[in-house]
Formats: sequence, structure tokens, C-alpha cells
Amino acid sequence: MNIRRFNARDSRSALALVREELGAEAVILSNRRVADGVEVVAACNLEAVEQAAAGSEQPAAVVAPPVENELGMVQLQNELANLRSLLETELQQRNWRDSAAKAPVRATLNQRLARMGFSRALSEGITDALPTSGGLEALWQRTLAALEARLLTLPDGLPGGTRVVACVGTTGVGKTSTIAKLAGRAVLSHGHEQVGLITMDQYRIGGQEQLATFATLLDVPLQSVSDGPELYAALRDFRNRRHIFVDTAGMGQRDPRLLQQIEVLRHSPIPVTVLGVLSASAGVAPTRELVHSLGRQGLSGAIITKLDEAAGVGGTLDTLIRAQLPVAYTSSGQRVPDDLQPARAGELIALAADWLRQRRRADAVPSSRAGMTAMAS
Ligand SMILES: Nc1nc2c(ncn2[C@@H]2O[C@H](COP(=O)(O)OP(=O)(O)OP(=O)(O)O)[C@@H](O)[C@H]2O)c(=O)[nH]1
Ligand SMILES: [Mg+2]
Repeated sequence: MNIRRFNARDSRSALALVREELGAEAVILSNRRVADGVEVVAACNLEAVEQAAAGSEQPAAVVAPPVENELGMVQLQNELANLRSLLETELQQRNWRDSAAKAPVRATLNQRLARMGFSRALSEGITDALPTSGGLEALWQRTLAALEARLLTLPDGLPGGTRVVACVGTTGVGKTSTIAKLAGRAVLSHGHEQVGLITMDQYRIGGQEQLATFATLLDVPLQSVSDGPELYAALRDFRNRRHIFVDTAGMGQRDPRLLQQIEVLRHSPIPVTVLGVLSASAGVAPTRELVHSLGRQGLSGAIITKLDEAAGVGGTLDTLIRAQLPVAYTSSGQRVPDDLQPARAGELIALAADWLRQRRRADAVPSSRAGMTAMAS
């Protein structure tokens, strides 16, 4: 096998060279553009050519070993695959450039929403419905207003008539603290004799002691239960109390025991409002997984905790808007009960927008410093 590389001004001249040097039976292995024209790699079977020249009965074209042709074919396929992926990338970029060129304001709005953590589906649903004319900042305000309208909240934190509230969620998101804060608020509004606490957390060492300390501080009774019948009995014991708060054990979002706990709560003869506690600082992936797996069948609403520690809240809000799950409360600190507030959609969206402003400011700092350095040098 004789493999050679040919450089020429264009493909036609390169092929002429190949034919001249290697004969008509040469196989083209690759063909690419180089700075000063094209480069072709070609091969021919010398043995076959020699046999043909010596008057062999076998024609050269027939003796080309199939293995070599296969090699050429594989290379050709690889090159085609590369070409296809290059073309796809180029088309995608062109699509984005086209839409940015056609509707630069809308593209900027979508980019801002993406940086805040909102999904493309939600963002485009909102920006596509905006008028086609208008300044960027005016349309941005309309985008934020549309987000606010889509974010559901529960009036004053809980639906009217709610007596029993349970907090469920993954480990360490702030369930027990939230129960203490809710109980603290209820004691302040209605007095300690109107409040009862129940814990279903039999797993975490110290979990019950943590709530027992709060119960003592608030002067409210606490019952510890380990299954459905015990829970239902405790709820009956507290039948004369206006507010009962149920703490649960934290589980991984894929742990089947999380669903079992929710089933027990959902099947209670005394209705229980089950709220999913979501930590804004935990990253959006576990939140999304939890909300998707429990959905509106499992949860009546959500409480967003650790807003004070989070790097953003857009992803969490996106998950809740798309699941149509209302936010009952938000928590932004450890103080009981002060750091728990009934959720306000406008404030949450404003907070998400504020984070974006901070990020843009932070991004702008290094580049202006770089500019100053460049000017100084
Ligand atoms: N910064 C901040 N910390 C919080 C907030 N809410 C709860 N925490 C803290 O988060 C930690 C865990 O809170 P817990 O209430 O024990 O969490 P949990 O979900 O009951 O945890 P497990 O029962 O182990 O699943 C504690 O140190 C709380 O003080 C909040 O809004 N902001
Ligand atoms: Mg706990």
C-alpha cells in the first residue's frame, strides 16, 4: 500500500496530481482545506499496479484489498459525522444569532431570566407574550410583573381554616426550625393553650430534643409519634387546640420513607395541610426532584427557607411556578419566630431580580479593573 499526501491550489488540481502520480485506481483517504489550497491524502495498491504493468491477468482495480477500502470508508464516515456536528453547531449558533438580531430586546430579557435561574420554557412563554415594541427596561418590568402573576402564594401563609400543618422535606432544610417558628407565631396570635406540637421524627438523634426545647420555651405540649395510628390519636388529643404543627423526619428526596410519611399525613381523618420545606441555599436540583416526585398530590404548598444564605432564588421559584405549587412562607434567618414571613410574590420576584443586579455589578467590577490596568500599562 502506498499512501501519499498532495497539496494543490484546488481540489481539481489535487485530483489531477493524484491521478498522475498514483494512477486512476488511487483511493482518496482524506481531503481538507489548508492555508494555501487543499490537501489530499490518497493511496494506491503498488502491488496491483505492478502486476498490471507486468501484464498480470488481474486488473489493478479489482485487486485493491477490501480491508483498505473499508479503512477509507470508516475515515469517510468519521469525516461526515464531524461535518454534520459542525454544521449542527453552526446552525444552532446562527438560530440564536438570528433571533438575537431579529429581536434583541427579547433575547436580552431571556438571557436575564436564564441568569436568574428561570427555565427556557417559562422565560420564553413570558417574553413571547410581550409586545414587540417598547424599551428594554419597560419590557423588563412587564416581565417581572408576569412572573409575579404566575407565582402562587397562600393568603397570610395558610389557607383559611387550616388547623393542622405538617412540614416535610429533605434532611436539614429547616423543617424543625420552621415548625418552631410557626408555633411561635401561633402562640403570639392566639396564646399557648391554642397550640400543640407533634413530631414524627424518630430517626434523627436529638431531633426530638430540639423540638422539645422549643415546646418548653413556648409552653406548648409536644407528642412524639411513630406511626399513623399514633399520629391520629395525638391529633384527636389536641382536638380543642386551634393550631397543631407536625414535624417530620428529613429524608433524601428519593427515599421511599419520605413518601410513606406523606401518605400517613394525607390519610389522616383530621385534614393535614402538608407543606414542602425547600432550602433556597441547597441548589435547585434536589428541590426540582422533590417537587416533581411529590407534586401537588403530595404537597399543599411550600415554604422557602435559608433565603439569607442562598446565592439566588430564581431556580426555586421556577420549579414552584411550573408545578403550580403555592408558597406559604419564606424564612431568611434562624430567629424564632421573627425570621418566618408569609410569602409575597412581588417581594420574591424583586429579590430574584435584585440578585441578578448584584451579579451583574459583580461581573462588571473585574472588567472595569482590567480596563484600568490596561490604561495604566
Ligand atoms: N440561615 C438560616 N438557617 C436556617 C434557616 N432555617 C433553618 N436554619 C438552620 O438550618 C439548620 C437545620 O435546621 P433544622 O430545622 O434542624 O432542619 P431540619 O429540616 O429539621 O433537619 P432534619 O430534621 O435533620 O432533616 C439549623 O441550624 C437551623 O437553625 C434559615 O432560614 N436561615
Ligand atoms: Mg428536624
